[in-house]
Amino acid sequence: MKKIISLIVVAGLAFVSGCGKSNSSSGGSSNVTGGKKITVALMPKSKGNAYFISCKKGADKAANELGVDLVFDGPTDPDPAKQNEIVENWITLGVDAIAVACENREGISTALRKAKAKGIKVVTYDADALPNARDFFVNQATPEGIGYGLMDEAARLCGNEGEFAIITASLTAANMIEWQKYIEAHRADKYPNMKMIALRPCDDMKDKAQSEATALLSANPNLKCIMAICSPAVPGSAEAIKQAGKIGKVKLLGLGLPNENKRYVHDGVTDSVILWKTEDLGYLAVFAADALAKGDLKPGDKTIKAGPLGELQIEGDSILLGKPFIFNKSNIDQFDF
Ligand code: RAM
Repeated sequence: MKKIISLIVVAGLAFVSGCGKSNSSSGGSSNVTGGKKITVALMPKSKGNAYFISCKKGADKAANELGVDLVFDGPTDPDPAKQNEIVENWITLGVDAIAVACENREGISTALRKAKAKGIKVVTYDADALPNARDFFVNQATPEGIGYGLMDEAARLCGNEGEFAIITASLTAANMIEWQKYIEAHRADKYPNMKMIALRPCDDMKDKAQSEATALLSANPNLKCIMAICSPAVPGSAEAIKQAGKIGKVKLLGLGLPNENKRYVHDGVTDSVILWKTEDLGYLAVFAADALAKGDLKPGDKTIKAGPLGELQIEGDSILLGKPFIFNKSNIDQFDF
């Protein structure tokens, strides 16, 4: 396993250290409910997104280790209506647990509540539903940590002043909404001379991100920085900056996969890439869903022992994976995902 070195922990992470207080879930009991093997159904926001392909790798690993039957399905491209349809299918199939990354926080909640009412355990991961529509949210990192980290890094790249724009996945996904809220709060509090001039959704698609970034670059001659907060938007924006001949003039940072961004980082187009371990996120989503189905994870638990991920904190109904990392020229080649 590759060693993580020189990783700068994103500032402002608000991890509560309540270790070992009580009610630890270990996921240690047998993997059968009523004589049948546990089936966990896992859904990404979209199957074509490399981010979720990487989550799936970790999910497969957890399913193998735990002896879980893993059903995997999702829209090819982001599509909230299709997500609802798939949940309805899983209710009919009678799976034991569902783990879903939600494209539309409100939109999917009715279907998830229906699943819960039928006795199916529900976790969300990556992007949450409404709290009453699921049992737990498997959170990649605190939204404060992600939002503050992005804003600190953007301000550093811009010398604390100037115009920046955000390219987001969608205006309906809970993770994007939450992160953006903390980016703005931190900007207003710490960097009043940084001005956000635009927020553009790219539907979590690289091509659309590229055309949005191209439009932003040509309409805003004073733009100093693009902050791309969904993974396809980072290489999409990099391509736009490169083609506009603005390498180095417009800084770029975002939440992206090391493998999709290495060449842009080495070419000096992309300055910083921030992310968590996506495989671990997929692993934890399946682990938590299975533990819930077996009764090993219960409301009120403060920690969960998630196999190789060790003991993780649970804050309320949110299971925290850990802290994000910043990848740049000095360390990005050490990562392969
Ligand atoms: C995208 C997805 C996902 C987000 C990452 C950073 O691929 O929108 O929800 O967490 O980017």
